[in-house]
Amino acid sequence: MQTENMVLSPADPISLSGEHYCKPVSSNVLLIEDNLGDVFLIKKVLLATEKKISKLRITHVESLAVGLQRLAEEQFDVILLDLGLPDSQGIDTLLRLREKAPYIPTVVLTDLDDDAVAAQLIQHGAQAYLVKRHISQSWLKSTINLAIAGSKKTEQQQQHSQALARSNQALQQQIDICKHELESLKEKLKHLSALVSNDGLTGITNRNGFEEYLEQAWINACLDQNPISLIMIDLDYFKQFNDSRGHLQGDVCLQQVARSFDECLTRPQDMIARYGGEEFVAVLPDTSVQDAVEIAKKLGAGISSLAIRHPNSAISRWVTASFGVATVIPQSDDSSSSLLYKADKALYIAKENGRDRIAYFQAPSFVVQSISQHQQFCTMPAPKSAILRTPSSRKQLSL
Ligand code: GH3
Ligand code: MG
Ligand code: MG
Ligand code: MG
Repeated sequence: MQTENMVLSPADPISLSGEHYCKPVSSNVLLIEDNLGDVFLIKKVLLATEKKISKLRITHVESLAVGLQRLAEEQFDVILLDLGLPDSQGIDTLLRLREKAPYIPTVVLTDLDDDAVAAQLIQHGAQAYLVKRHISQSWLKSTINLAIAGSKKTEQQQQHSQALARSNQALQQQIDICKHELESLKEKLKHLSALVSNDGLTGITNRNGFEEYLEQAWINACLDQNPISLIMIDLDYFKQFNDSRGHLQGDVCLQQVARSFDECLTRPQDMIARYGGEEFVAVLPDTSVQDAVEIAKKLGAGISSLAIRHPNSAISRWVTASFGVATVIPQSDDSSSSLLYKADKALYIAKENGRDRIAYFQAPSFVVQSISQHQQFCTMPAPKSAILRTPSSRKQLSL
């Protein structure tokens, strides 16, 4: 079976064999045609358009099998295909070719002038359909050009789609990265939020958290007209503890005391917070003064059972604390800070009366009670003024 390559240029004679090259070659044509008369005709037509297609390189083969072989070896820009070949007939020829070379534009050359067949061929991937006896030079040339252009356009579209798919993929990756970062930021935010309302040293609620919680508990108490209690707690002679046992041991002591308080408060609505320094505060919603005093005793007993050695306390060998208890049923002109003032006053009374005690107001006077003995220690009238204590300062407060 014969194959031949030729490049048509103005100087070339019409030839059925041999290879002729004219550089640069821009379009590589595979002609699959068994009828040498037709081959002659096609080449003649192509030659007649020589000036415009002088960059066409034509490879001629006479059977589908050899054509497929050439396609496997070489890159072609367009295929001119006769449907009636020694080894394949009719539409099957096109189908077998398209199976091996689906992306190369194919122009079908046939003797049949049948619109239905033409439609079928186009449907199965042929770019164009030419009836041999109607082939004219301009028709063949423009068909080849259109087929190549159409294929290039398809190729460009494919490249465009691939680029689009790549950029979509990159975008998706970016989105995934952003999602991941967002998740880790959310985690950090959660952690930071916990820090904002939790004390770094002891892990219990800090002053911010306490104030928020008190505000909410206060509103509930207002609405329900239930008593709400606070216990202000201050470790006794803690400066001396640090001085004698060191600041690090002081920190450990604060952690142990905080944990003990936390364990003592078993009702879900009760809350213990570190108010600042060596001071703590308990919020006890829906709690009468008697119940609050019992809870204060429990907290004090918790510290006693820790038995933390205090070499420099004026009142004990162990770490102790003083407790100020206050209880109100909120009235419309009250605010939560009034409850805080009252608890702080009571704490001051407990300190003034020897420390390691609980003080609370029971009209008409303050009651001071020892923790360890669980018995009434003394009573004293309400002072004309008392001290409002904050972690860093003390102020006069008129009663
Ligand atoms: P009082 O019985 O009157 O309460 O005397 P005090 O020594 O406990 O009270 P004072 O206000 O004089 O001192 C409080 C001490 O608490 C001083 C301060 O160094 C210590 N303190 C506050 N915060 C911390 C802390 O986070 N860690 C440690 N180790 N000590 C702290
Ligand atoms: Mg044929
Ligand atoms: Mg203090
Ligand atoms: Mg203290």
